Amino acid sequence: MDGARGHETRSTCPYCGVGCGILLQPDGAGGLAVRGDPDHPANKGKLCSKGSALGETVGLGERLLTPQINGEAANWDTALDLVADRFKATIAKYGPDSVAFYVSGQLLTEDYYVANKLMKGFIGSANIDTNSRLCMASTVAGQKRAFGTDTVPGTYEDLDEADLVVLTGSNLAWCHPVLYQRVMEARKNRGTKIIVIDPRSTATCDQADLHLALAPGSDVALFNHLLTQIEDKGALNPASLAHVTGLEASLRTARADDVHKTDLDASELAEFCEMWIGTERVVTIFSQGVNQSSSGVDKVNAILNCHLATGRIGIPGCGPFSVTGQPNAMGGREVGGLANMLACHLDLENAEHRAAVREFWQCGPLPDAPGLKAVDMFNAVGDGRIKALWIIHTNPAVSMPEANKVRKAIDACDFVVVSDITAQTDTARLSDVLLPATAWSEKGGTVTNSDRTISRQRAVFAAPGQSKDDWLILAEVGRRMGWPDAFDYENPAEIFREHATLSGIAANFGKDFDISGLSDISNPDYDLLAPTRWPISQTRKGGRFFADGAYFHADGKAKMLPVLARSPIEETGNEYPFRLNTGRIRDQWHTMTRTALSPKLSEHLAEPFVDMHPQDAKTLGIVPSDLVQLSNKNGVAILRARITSAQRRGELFAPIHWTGETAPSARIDALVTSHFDPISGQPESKAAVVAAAPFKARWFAFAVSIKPISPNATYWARARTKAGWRVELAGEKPVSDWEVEARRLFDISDTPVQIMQDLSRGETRLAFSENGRLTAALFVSRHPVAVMRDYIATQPGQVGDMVLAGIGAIDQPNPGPTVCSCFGIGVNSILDTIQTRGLMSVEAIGDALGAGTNCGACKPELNALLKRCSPIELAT
Ligand SMILES: Nc1nc2c(c(=O)[nH]1)N[C@H]1C(S)=C(S)[C@@H](COP(=O)(O)OP(=O)(O)OC[C@H]3O[C@@H](n4cnc5c(=O)[nH]c(N)nc54)[C@H](O)[C@@H]3O)O[C@H]1N2
Ligand SMILES: Nc1nc2c(c(=O)[nH]1)N[C@H]1C(S)=C(S)[C@@H](COP(=O)(O)OP(=O)(O)OC[C@H]3O[C@@H](n4cnc5c(=O)[nH]c(N)nc54)[C@H](O)[C@@H]3O)O[C@H]1N2
Ligand code: SF4
Ligand SMILES: [Mo]
Repeated sequence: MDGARGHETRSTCPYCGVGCGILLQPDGAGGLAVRGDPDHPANKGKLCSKGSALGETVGLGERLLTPQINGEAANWDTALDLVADRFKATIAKYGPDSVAFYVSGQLLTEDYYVANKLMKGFIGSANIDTNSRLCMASTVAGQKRAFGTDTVPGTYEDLDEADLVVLTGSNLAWCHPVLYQRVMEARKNRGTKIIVIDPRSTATCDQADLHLALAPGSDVALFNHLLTQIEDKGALNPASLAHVTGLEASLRTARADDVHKTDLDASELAEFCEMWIGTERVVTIFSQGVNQSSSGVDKVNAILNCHLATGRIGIPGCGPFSVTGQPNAMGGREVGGLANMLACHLDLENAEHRAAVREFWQCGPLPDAPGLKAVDMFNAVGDGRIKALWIIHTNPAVSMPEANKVRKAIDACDFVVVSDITAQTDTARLSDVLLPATAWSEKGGTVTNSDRTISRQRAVFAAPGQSKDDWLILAEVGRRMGWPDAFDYENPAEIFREHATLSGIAANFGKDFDISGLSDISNPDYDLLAPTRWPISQTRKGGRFFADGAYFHADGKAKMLPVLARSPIEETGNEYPFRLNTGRIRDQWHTMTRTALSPKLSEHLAEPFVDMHPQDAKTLGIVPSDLVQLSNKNGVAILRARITSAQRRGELFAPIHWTGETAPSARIDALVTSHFDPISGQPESKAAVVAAAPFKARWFAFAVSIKPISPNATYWARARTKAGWRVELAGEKPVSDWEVEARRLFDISDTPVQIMQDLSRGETRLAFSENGRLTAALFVSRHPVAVMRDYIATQPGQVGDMVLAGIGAIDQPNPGPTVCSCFGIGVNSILDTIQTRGLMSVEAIGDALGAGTNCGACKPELNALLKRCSPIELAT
């Protein structure tokens, strides 16, 4: 396997931590064909909807192509000198801890290594933290407590070989779709059982044998209960426990815990314990339902305790498995990108480790204590302790808890540098200096996925405009700050070799992370590097950790930790009766700066929403499609109501993706308080408390347009379509003339308009056409607008005058919201086909329509649609 396959270039998907291999073929006109790499061990040719749509996201329309200073274009020399001078001057005046970097688990390892070296080695502060603090920090801390090191013990092959997969706080079907499909494949082949532990019912529950809708935050109580049952049923494993300390204390504490905290009934608990204890090969996958909690580290240890006690670790088909979110969350941990780590899994607090790294980097004294973790860092930005901040490859004005406060803090900071690929983000808009980075497909380097496999990203496009690679921008600043030799890199390969060499030094201290076998890799071999799982050294290669019972604490053993369940910090009550859970949807990535460029991906869920239980909706007087206002002491959000028994009563769920650019009233982190786990510093992003009420709009509207739309309304949300744009709006202020308002909204003055009005019902419809082709249309109503949105969204640019009817012509079926992104198949088409052809299975839908036959990410939704069509309907 080398860097190419015929005319295609091998690379790695830039989204989730599955780390799928992908084959790229530019079309010579800026377009890019993509497909899964059949030779990559993570995905064996498969891609999910996001990976498949990468070709729609590489256009340059919204790219930042020149450096900017205070919003004005500048040249690189001026911008880089300014950054270096301001950081130097701040450090000279206020000391190294007056500056900070906030970086990202999406950086390539080489970028990340240089950022960490610059801050910890040369600036001499540990004030570099990363969005991984919001993501993996609890797992890092939990694994270190248990294993003496931050190691994911298993590999993806364990998912093929397990007989029971327990998904705890993980919506794998939507967030790691290719891994989920891999588990489904194993289920088909060997009957793997599935348990989902999640307060809400998700797409991941589709094939679950058991779904435990536990009380939010109560995972520790559940796994403590399991631990007591493990002892009671005689399932402790003495051979494994010979390598483990802490059993007695952990059992004692587990027995003192109260399983009623979980809200689960006795039969559910019994079934869970029976399945877990009765199956030898168990993998427990966990993710943000575990990590993003004020007891996140304890949740991790409660899970690890059960695996250590039973020896279900280090052997095929077994193990705790933390799936990483970002493409290089793992690589960031390897280079020591968090404020409390050094490099290559070495410890900041260890004088020998510091001395070794200092000697290697040839730098001044390294900081001997952790720097500011994300929440504290932005607090320090807010109160003026941090006077110069560099934000790279992340969008904290949206994604940090208390996002409004964070936005204000960044805005007020003396000097803010942002490196991004677009100027159109909530954070970039707050920068003093904005630096254009090359994007995925324009740059090369390495990333490490969830199972420690290092893969290459490779460039297939030249750097557009003046953009530069992140490692190069950082190195340029390092040189200009006075360290020309330390940052004299010519290419990523050189950085990679340095990193690999340092890992060898770390390994001599007995550390797990060791890629010293690659420290002499030549530039051409680096270019050809095939996916390789660490460790990679003369003596160690690839496989699982801990099979030999050798752990990394000083006594060579693992530790079980006594942990007691704690509730989320904020409690619901009269003022804030609802618990607000937050997370992801299938087809968007975080703050949407890339996935929202794809019309295909925007069709799945085009608008931000809040899910609530039917009883709660009834009490609040909310019906489907109403707008709901959520509020608490931090902020307000307005979202579209979806009423579903997938939610427990009293609990709401809202997605994290919408921003000031796409739906300013739906920035969900504006509501999340920045409470965090005391050990990991990871925020409790899934357990805010809020009040909810119907949003009393005076009018509602739906708009489509060929050109971008710039709304000005209390509520709006926009999405790209193949034909242009679609927007939902709602307002509190009366509008006296809708034609004037529409012309402003669409930025069109002379275009002829057709107007339809029904004053008694408060409805106005306007269609603007040029030469018979529709340019824009607006549908206004006193109530949530009822029109065939998915049909109307296809109409801009089309000839015809049916659009004002709000429905398609008889021969124009309305496909409904997209379910299968790969083939663009809507919910109505699928329901229709199920009914008319009497289809009984997901496979039959695939045969009839193609839906679900490419990436498979929509299979859970197809199943849900099958269930919606009752057998009686099917028979008729
Ligand atoms: N489509 C898509 N995929 C992604 C991403 C994306 O933005 N979009 N982002 C990537 C990143 S960076 C990450 S970190 C991963 C995250 O991947 P996941 O962690 O799978 O995703 P989330 O939706 O954040 O949360 C998972 C589940 O935790 C549940 N949960 C909430 N509270 C609790 C609790 O107390 N206990 C338990 N057991 N469960 C709870 C939520 O209901 C939710 O269904 O996804 C990655 N993949
Ligand atoms: N309430 C709540 N909040 C959450 C979460 C949650 O579940 N609930 N999840 C948290 C988690 S797990 C995560 S990982 C974070 C994610 O949150 P963020 O990291 O803030 O989100 P992204 O949209 O991934 O931001 C990446 C930024 O980098 C830019 N970019 C893209 N490519 C490049 C490049 O090559 N170079 C540079 N320099 N920039 C680039 C993008 O345009 C974008 O602005 O959100 C966290 N916040
Ligand atoms: S599962 Fe999807 S998003 Fe994740 S790496 Fe694979 S193709 Fe990319
Ligand atoms: Mo994440």
